Amino acid sequence: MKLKNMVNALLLSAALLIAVPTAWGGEPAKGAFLAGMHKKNKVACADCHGKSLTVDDNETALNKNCKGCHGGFKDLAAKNKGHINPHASHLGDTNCTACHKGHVASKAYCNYCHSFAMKIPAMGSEKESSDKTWVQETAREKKEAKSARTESADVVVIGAGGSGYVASISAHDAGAKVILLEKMPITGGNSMLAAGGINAARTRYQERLGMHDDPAEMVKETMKGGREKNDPELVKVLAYNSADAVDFLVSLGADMTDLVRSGGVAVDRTHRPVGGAAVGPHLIKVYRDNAAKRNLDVRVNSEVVQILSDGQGRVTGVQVRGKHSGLYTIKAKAVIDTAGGFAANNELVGFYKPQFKETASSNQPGATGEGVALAEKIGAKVIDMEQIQIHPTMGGETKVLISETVRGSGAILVNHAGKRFVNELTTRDKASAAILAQPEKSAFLVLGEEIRKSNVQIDGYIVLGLVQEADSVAALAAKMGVSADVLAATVDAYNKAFAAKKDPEFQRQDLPRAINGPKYYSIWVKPGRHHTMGGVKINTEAQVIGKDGKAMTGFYAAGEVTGGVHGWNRLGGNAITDTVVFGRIAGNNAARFVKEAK
Ligand code: MEZ
Repeated sequence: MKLKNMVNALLLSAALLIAVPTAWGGEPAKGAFLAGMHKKNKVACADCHGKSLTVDDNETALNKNCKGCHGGFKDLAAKNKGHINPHASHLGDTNCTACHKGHVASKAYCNYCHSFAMKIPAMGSEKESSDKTWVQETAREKKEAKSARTESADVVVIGAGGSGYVASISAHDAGAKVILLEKMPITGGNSMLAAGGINAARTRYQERLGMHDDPAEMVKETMKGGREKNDPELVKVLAYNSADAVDFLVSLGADMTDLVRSGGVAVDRTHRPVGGAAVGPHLIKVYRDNAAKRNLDVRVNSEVVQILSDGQGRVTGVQVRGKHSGLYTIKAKAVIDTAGGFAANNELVGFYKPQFKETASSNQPGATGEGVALAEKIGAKVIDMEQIQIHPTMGGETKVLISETVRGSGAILVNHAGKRFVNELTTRDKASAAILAQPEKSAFLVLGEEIRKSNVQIDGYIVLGLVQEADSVAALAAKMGVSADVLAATVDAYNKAFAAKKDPEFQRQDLPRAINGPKYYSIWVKPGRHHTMGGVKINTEAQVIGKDGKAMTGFYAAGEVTGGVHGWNRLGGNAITDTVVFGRIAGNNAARFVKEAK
């Protein structure tokens, strides 16, 4: 088949096709550039766009036709021989058009966070691929303008990360007609990158292992971790609904059977998939599957530019800018803001915390804070915006988060003198401060074979080239550039603490595994921006609170766009709990509100 030959040629070809201006398909501007072998093989407009030649914001026909010709992600992943396999990444099965373009140079979406020198047909230059942020690329004059059309829904949800999906699924299941909007070309938000797990107290998984946890302890530790600046009522809701949140995820098809400990917590409370796999990609796949099963109206490339209100604190809908469809209005009885935080927005971070400007961020490129601004514009109260979390361990000079679960699995933190200097499972603010107090403002994670085997994510860091590996502690020390004798003494002292179940130096409580061979590993780490604790103020019903202190009508919010749940320092594992617990409350309450309003 002609198209099949074209596919093979396209897959084999690493050559970039230079644009040759030509009148292609009767539309000179677009036809001037046609990606890869499409032009050579004389692919007609309708082969990609479908007969109608219209492109909707989800780019549905395009992606269906891409996959029809080239195969799905699974087929493409199977053909990949490189050690980085973009079709089998943590982003999951997304639109082909997130990376591959028909009429402009392609660009690997991965390179918003990584710097992979991936050659894809008709790719832009490497410089182009790694230098710009999403905000720069999408910055357009944001003039207010008139909508070209109006639609309606019961509930509109802004942002298709974890909270957005949970709120949408919950509202849908409670009987509401929901539209879920996402400004980025793929769904998932920061939840997609969540490496750790979900904190939950007194779950059936803990009980199965004979562990007795208590939501009251979760409240205490979350408050202590947040420096007692959290809203205690929100924290109670978080903790007392956490076990139910895990059951909800399992009911959707998630696996939350593995347990690990997070910083600032005295028990193994962080639930994650078996083998220590990252929680985020797993959950987003589960959410996407559940949304598809319900035929939920999920729209990517759909940026909310205004939340509409009657000026008296009642929301009436949103105005959206669709990538292809332009400005339109969705009238809705309820709006749920789940647009996430702003740790990827250099300007905003610099405004609230100048000392953090230009530091690396672990966030996805869309975490730029518009959800807070949109809410504030219609009268929402905003709190704690200057509370920006610095995660202790990002991989060297990269944007790759080295999960806290690596320390939770037993890794120790060692400075450039080869010594431990902090309780590895203290809260993030303290661990980050301890690293930044080192002259080099960086440190190493050091671990052994058993720890590596317990946490499959470490294999991912090996693939990314972030891990140094050696057959002995002395050889590892040489690679790290630290004294072999000092590192050997450090590892020896830690192993003795593990054996005695007592850490006299730093009072680490968990001590799950010793550091033993045959292989030893180290990862160079630096602190980086990870989570923004501030945002829109909500009450325990997930209603947005206005500047007058009253709940706004029909307006709900959940997840990182809100402030108050985590106080001034979030505990690892509590973000996913936040998205599920408050996402469910927001979705259910919005649906109930719509029913009552009808
Ligand atoms: O909740 C988090 O942010 C988390 C557990 C991150 C991580 O280090 O894996």
